[in-house]
Amino acid sequence: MGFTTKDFGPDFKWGVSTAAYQIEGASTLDGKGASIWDVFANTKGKTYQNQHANTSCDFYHHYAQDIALMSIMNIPNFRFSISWSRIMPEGTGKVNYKGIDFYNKVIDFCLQLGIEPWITLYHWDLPYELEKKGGWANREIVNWFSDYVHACITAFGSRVKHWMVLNEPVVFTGAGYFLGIHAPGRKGLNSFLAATHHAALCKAEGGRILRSMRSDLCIGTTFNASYIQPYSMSKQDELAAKRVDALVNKLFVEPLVGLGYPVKDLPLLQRLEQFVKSGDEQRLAFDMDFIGVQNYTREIVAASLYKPLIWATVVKANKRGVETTLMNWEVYPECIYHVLHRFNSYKPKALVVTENGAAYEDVVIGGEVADTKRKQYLEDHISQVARAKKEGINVTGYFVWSFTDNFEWAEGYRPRFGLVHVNFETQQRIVKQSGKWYSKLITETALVHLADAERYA
Ligand code: GCO
Repeated sequence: MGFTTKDFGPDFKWGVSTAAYQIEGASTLDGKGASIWDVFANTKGKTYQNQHANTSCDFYHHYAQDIALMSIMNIPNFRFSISWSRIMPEGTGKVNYKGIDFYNKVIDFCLQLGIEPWITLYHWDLPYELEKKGGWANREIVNWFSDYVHACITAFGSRVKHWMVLNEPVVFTGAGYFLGIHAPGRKGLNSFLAATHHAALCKAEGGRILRSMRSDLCIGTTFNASYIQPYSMSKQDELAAKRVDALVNKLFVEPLVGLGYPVKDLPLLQRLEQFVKSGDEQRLAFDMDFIGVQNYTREIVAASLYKPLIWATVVKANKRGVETTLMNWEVYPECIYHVLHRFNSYKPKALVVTENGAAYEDVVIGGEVADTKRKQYLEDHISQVARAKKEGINVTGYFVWSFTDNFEWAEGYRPRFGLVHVNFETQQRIVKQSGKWYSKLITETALVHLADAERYA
């Protein structure tokens, strides 16, 4: 192991991550309104084998069992998201108190067992009623989102201290509003650019609302972060890599830290101007308490004449003969070290790895899941986080994606990311070998620091 449990210090936040639509199920229960993912996944031809998350791991009914399991595994931090349409079935206006009750139960049970809840406000499941009014492409969303943030902080703010505003905005705007492969399934540059600008505004506005409502919060937001390298040393490939890097890594973080959109690296972003109103540049900025970095792999990029707009293409891992996970993502542990350095260049107050993990096709044999590859993946990536930390990067937490197997969006249930195996028919949970390993690692860390503290007391 390239690290020891001491490398992370006593205050390091070890945790696991999940998202509402991927785990909760109970898609129409207790007054919940439909979200864009409910509609998309229940439309024929949109997901792998037409799978949907109407029931998924049924966290809605199994939350106590799952949080108790987390506690047995000594996992001290739990990141989950709130389903906007469970709290506000129409997206704005009337609050559904049964929805609030559900999250109250989750939060209270976490606190009772000594687990710190970390809330993501938006993990891709927009209320469908809002999509009917234009969704993220309608600037009104800044007001809709503000109402929703108010409702959440009012209900949960006295007990939840860690908040994340948006999860991976470039993925939900890119896949959902440009490529049409995620909900709501819209295509086209204009809807993407409009959604981008409005999401960027909401991200900062959400932070401002949280801070204005309470002064005792730790506020962040999360970004997908990829280590991007050119396919060859040619000028064309280098420029292509730069453009993709601007789109994947810079588009949302740079306006947040006050640098504006990365138009110089990706000229097509000039077209964002049509959606920008006076005063927006200031409104896009907010000084988060932490930046959430989510990394799984690296991307190799080549110039391409077949992809107008960006003139670049990603050279897929299976074309490069490298080791991959089930997502066809290259296993390249150093990538997390590089993205931490990269995001550190924006001088955030702190960085937290809010997601990292690997999907494999796990099998249960004799009641056990011997997922040695996942264990190795986690160990190698955590080792690279330790390397960055030793070099002075202020990374203060690490969360595995994911606690249990769940619904992997358009890919359905085939890719399993969990530390805990789920049988989606019986809802039985089995802690995988990787889960036992992670549990042991973080338990040891806690014990080592406890022993140190006692020695110096
Ligand atoms: C994302 C989301 C998660 C995914 C995970 C694996 O990063 O896409 O935050 O919901 O399930 O990343 O793809």
